[in-house]
Amino acid sequence: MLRRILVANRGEIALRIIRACRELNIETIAVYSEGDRESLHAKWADWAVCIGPAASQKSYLNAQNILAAAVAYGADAVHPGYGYLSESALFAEICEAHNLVFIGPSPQQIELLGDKSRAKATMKEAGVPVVPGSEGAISNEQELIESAEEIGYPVMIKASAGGGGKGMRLARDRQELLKGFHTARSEAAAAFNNDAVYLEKFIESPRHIEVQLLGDHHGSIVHFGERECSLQRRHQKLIEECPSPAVDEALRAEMGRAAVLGAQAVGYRNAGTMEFLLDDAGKFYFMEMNTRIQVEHPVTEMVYGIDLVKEQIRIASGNALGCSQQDLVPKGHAIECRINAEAVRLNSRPSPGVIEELFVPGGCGIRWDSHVYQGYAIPPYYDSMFAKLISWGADRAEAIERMKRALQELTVEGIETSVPFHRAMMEDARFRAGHFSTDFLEQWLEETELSNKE
Ligand code: MV4
Repeated sequence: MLRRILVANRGEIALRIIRACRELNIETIAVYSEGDRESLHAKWADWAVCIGPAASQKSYLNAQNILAAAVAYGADAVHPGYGYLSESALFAEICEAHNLVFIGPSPQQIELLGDKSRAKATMKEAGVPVVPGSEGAISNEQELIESAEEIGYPVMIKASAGGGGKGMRLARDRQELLKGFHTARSEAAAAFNNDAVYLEKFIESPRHIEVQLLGDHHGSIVHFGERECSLQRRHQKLIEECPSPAVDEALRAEMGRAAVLGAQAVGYRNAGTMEFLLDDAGKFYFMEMNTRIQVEHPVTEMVYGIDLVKEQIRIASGNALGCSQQDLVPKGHAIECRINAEAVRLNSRPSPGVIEELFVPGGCGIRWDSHVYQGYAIPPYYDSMFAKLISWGADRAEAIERMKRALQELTVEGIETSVPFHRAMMEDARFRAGHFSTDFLEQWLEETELSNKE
């Protein structure tokens, strides 16, 4: 088993990893920026090392400083969390070159799955359903027009190196196609230093459904059902749940089988997530595979009764998976509300500052994952999420009622937060009925006129 892990991240996920290590009797080294001295992740690790100024580029993305800390403090592994260096094949490779176990898949797997059009081709080859589209990247206008006509309008133009909606354009006709091709390419070139784009059939009002996977170093891969992630604004998720209200047992088995098949095709190891679009006819299509632990992993943990971060560490230690697919039976329903330091009603305006008063909810079926405490100052330099509130219930209705109750108990004073938004959503008839797609949230914010008021 690994003995000492450097946690190459900040905030709630760094603390989440430290907690898992404690339970496994593994020592932890936290890294923090000058903007994060007072964060619980820096206080609760066995050691804490300052790795640079507040700016992420100079600290949490500074691979040299992080590796120097790992070597100096005698780490035998690095857990990258999510974001930052978690999907950097180069960072994973440098860790390995320093005899540090990178807690994640191999650099080759990260690289392959990071190229979205290559990943798609690989999954298609493996028999995973993919959105109809161009075979690989589009190199010129003639190829572009021919491909779009073959697929049929409307089409999506996507950046090969993209993901998360960056460099993406919708085209309803040839004119939009040509315009979108050039803007998508220059956007992709600027953002990823790679201007390759590909085409896909546009799926109207899909749901975003993702399947949680774990693979060990011995060739076993299992899935932990799906998460419903359709409630997003500008590709920022706000609420996630497990299971999806749109997925029944038969579809879950089918999507799970497809996800495992795809992961097997690349010899996948450690935790991963396969993202799908689900259309209103119940057909699903592979979109991309994330090679990291995700923000929303707790809802899967609550429903499947596992600790995914501990499993990541056990897998990286070389242990075989302790479970087979038939042991994994979902129980009940879990919902996660992201608690952000932002005014959702005011176009998600950031609201960093001191938490003057904090009361954290508890009671049956409630979980709180956060690195903050009363008196803590949320720094302005990072993502606005500072806590995750998770509820579990015997069914979806109970999970919603528990979340409502917990949101009533929760008090955060001194900053603006997403709490009022979550309280309103728990009362919304369409949310409660489970009838929504990726279009829902932005429409809802407009219709309820929350966007411009307050
Ligand atoms: C799509 C799509 C419709 N059709 N692809 C957005 C993020 C990126 N990973 C892929 N995305 C989409 N791809 C086709 N062919 C609609 C979206 C999309 C979306 C997907 C998931 C969650 C929220 C979304 C919001 C807008 C668009």
